[in-house]
Amino acid sequence: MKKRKPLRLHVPEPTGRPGQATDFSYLHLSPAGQARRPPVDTTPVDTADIAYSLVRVLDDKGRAVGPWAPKIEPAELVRGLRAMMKTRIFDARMQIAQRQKKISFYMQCLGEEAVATAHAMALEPGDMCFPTYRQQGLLLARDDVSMVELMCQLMSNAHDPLKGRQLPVMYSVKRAGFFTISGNLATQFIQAVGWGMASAIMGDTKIASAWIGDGATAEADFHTALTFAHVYRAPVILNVVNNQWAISTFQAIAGGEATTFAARGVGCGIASLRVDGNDFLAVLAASRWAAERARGNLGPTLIEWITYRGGAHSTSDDPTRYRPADDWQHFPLGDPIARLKQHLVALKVWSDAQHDTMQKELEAEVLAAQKEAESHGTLLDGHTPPVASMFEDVYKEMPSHLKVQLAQLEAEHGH
Ligand SMILES: Cc1ncc(C[n+]2csc(CCOP(=O)(O)OP(=O)(O)O)c2C)c(N)n1
Ligand SMILES: [Mg+2]
Repeated sequence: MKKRKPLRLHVPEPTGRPGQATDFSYLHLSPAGQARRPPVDTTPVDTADIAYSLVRVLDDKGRAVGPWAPKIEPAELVRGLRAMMKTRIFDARMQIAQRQKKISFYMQCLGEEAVATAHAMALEPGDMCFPTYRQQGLLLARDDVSMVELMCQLMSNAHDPLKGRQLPVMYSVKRAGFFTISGNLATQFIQAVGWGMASAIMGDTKIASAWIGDGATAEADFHTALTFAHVYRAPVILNVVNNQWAISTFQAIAGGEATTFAARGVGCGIASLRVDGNDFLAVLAASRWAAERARGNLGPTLIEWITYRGGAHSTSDDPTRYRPADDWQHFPLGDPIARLKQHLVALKVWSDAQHDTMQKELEAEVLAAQKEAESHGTLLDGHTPPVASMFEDVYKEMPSHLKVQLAQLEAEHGH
């Protein structure tokens, strides 16, 4: 019998490990302005080339170039810059608060601020986002969501609107179109598609926006959601945030090596774009394009946002153990805040001095919010909701077995 070579599997490896320089050539970048902008009523298959290329607007000199450059007033862009800066400052302070044991856990979106803040500007009141824990920018971009309220949730204190029942960061702000964050990854996708379908069944005009990370696309829920979204042309935007890492697992392990995450959408009959997620203008333009499609009954859009997780996965993670510590500095798509600032300076509507002033104002605003939130208690001083409150709000009428347990708790702890 013919002797055959033994079979073997391919196990993708990151292109950089601690002590090495990462080879980012795997990213397949396109120059700014090069990717086509198809009409919003395009067929899904006609987006195939864009799912393998990269929609970019801001070039290296900070100029807005090409067919995707959005129409937007400079004042609106300054608002976007402010939202990104506010998000970064908020994150930095809450990271410190966790190290000071005032909160138990935190997750930053350092380096990914454009993805959520620019998207927020493309949605309308009543639309519903189904975010993961890294889209706090959706909330911080809004003037009607108080930082104090978010911080009270993080501190699980007496003013925590969720009464300490959710992990810090897992916000729920219905009035701001921010669906309760679920720690069970990828559930966001099926929930959002279902919500969008319900909106259409009711004859409403609101759309849904779903969020998932590169790693979580390996979950079955991701694929199920794509099938339903395609079949019923659900009014939904399907955001895949490819920040290169899923904790210590490189995005290639989730299937980003020989293809793109955007290409998954095309394969499922969904119009798909691969977009520079660190380019505020590109995020805004692609989000508007997808929102217009959803609102016009033209079907779902999948968008892969290429970005980089600049910080640790969470306060429980140490990325220097699995990737080069200076990776972010070498990431070819740069820093979204620096890039939008460069654009505004090039437009002559912004300056270093204005930037510094805004930075200081925002730092003061975040600090003041923190002081106020801390006045309602932190993890350190135990101003948490009473333990007995865990029995409330579950059932309309408390069932007898819970009444027994509540009585037992009160007898044992004197509450
Ligand atoms: C279904 C499920 N599996 C595993 C986890 C544990 N977990 C939490 S975050 C995470 C990594 C997710 O990475 P990615 O989807 O790329 O999102 P990112 O954190 O990079 O934004 C994992 C495995 C979880 N929360 N839910
Ligand atoms: Mg990731």
